[in-house]
Amino acid sequence: MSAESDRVTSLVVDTDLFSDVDDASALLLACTLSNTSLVAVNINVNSAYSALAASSILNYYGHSNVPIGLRRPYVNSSFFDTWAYELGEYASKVAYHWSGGYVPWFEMEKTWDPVELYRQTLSTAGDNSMTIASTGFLENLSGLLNSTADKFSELSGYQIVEKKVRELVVMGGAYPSGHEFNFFGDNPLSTAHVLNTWPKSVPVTYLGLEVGKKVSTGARLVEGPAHDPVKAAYGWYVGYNTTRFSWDPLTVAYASQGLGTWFEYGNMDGYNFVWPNGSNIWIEDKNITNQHYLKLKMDNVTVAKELDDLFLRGAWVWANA
Ligand SMILES: *[C@@H]1O[C@H](CO)[C@@H](O)[C@H](O)[C@H]1NC(C)=O
Ligand SMILES: *[C@@H]1O[C@H](CO)[C@@H](O)[C@H](O)[C@H]1NC(C)=O
Ligand SMILES: *[C@@H]1O[C@H](CO)[C@@H](O)[C@H](O)[C@H]1NC(C)=O
Ligand SMILES: *[C@@H]1O[C@H](CO)[C@@H](O)[C@H](O)[C@H]1NC(C)=O
Ligand SMILES: *[C@@H]1O[C@H](CO)[C@@H](O)[C@H](O)[C@H]1NC(C)=O
Ligand SMILES: *[C@@H]1O[C@H](CO)[C@@H](O)[C@H](O)[C@H]1NC(C)=O
Ligand SMILES: *[C@@H]1O[C@H](CO)[C@@H](O)[C@H](O)[C@H]1NC(C)=O
Ligand SMILES: CC(=O)N[C@H]1CO[C@H](CO)[C@@H](O)[C@@H]1O
Repeated sequence: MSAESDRVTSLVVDTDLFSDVDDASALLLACTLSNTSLVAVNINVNSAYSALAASSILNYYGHSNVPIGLRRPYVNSSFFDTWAYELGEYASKVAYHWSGGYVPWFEMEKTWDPVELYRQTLSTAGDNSMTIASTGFLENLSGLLNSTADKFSELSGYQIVEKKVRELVVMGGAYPSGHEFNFFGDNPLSTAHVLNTWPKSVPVTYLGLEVGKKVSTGARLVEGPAHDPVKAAYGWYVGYNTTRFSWDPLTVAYASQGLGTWFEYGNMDGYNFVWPNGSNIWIEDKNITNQHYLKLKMDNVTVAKELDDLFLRGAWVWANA
């Protein structure tokens, strides 16, 4: 895919790097896509291992100074697959075997409170400059919107978002309507709060359940460098040389590069509405034009091939560094 302009995307990734491995390849892309500056990573689950694994991945791909926020209060929990009884845990393993970077092994005091990290990052950013890619739960963003003046900024959460955020890109929901895990799986009221009250002047783009499920990737990481942490994560999660759906890396790719050749918008106007149970529905409204949901414009096999190419390209850059 090609960048739509020559500008550099300043990116914050808000991830639930824990129960699915596509968050790991999303971070690989956030670190390695061209014209992308990863500014901060927030973790929206409360496992210490999630922040440590993010630190390991960022450190490996040359981003050891990027600050990491971790949802509080955090605990030492690890993933256990009670859906299919076949997926493996990877976060603690990546955290331990590649430990280092911004949050060294169990130096949890180095993690930020996610709302403070948002406020610090946005207050020091240029106007209309920051893209946020949300690839998990929306609790931290709800906290950001509810926040009030502090040592970082005199602005409220809504004001700081209106002034500084260029676009919010959300993996979650299904389009035009449905019931998807990122929206209902944690606190659906926070999802509804963020998405039903998001400022109308700031663009929001959604990548739904149905898009990520069309694109299976990650198996080709077996061709990648021997000691790559994301290759290892896929190995532990789905098994060596096996694919996984691509919700989160597609979301980061769009956040960084725009529609490119892969995507088109599924709607002309209208907005996403989230019920208190986390189900969502697209509401037609000619007056609202800041919200879109994505569809694939290209055949899924080509998108999957090009996405795997981007994983491998990024991985090899750092193996050879
Ligand atoms: C964006 O990336 C392309 C391809 O790597 C490069 O040619 C171009 O100079 C980059 N633009 C900026 C502003 O860095
Ligand atoms: C979590 O694990 C670390 C490292 O093993 C340990 O130092 C810490 O005490 C544990 N915390 C809790 C609450 O069990
Ligand atoms: C923010 O405020 C809304 C509305 O009052 C509330 O529903 C939500 O739970 C709050 N978010 C957090 C993270 O406390
Ligand atoms: C492409 O879509 C088809 C039909 O949904 C699916 O069977 C196939 O696995 C997909 N291919 C990839 C590479 O994701
Ligand atoms: C991965 O699987 C494909 C077919 O599914 C096979 O052709 C290939 O040899 C495998 N690669 C490795 C490195 O195991
Ligand atoms: C969620 O609530 C809405 C509105 O009441 C309802 O239409 C929808 O079926 C509910 N979703 C689920 C999964 O129960
Ligand atoms: C759209 O905006 C026009 C002009 O402000 C207004 O008359 C109309 O009621 C609005 N329509 C909706 C669906 O809100
Ligand atoms: C629950 C949680 O850890 N979220 C963070 C994001 O939002 C709340 C509300 O501001 C904060 O208390 C948390 O730090």
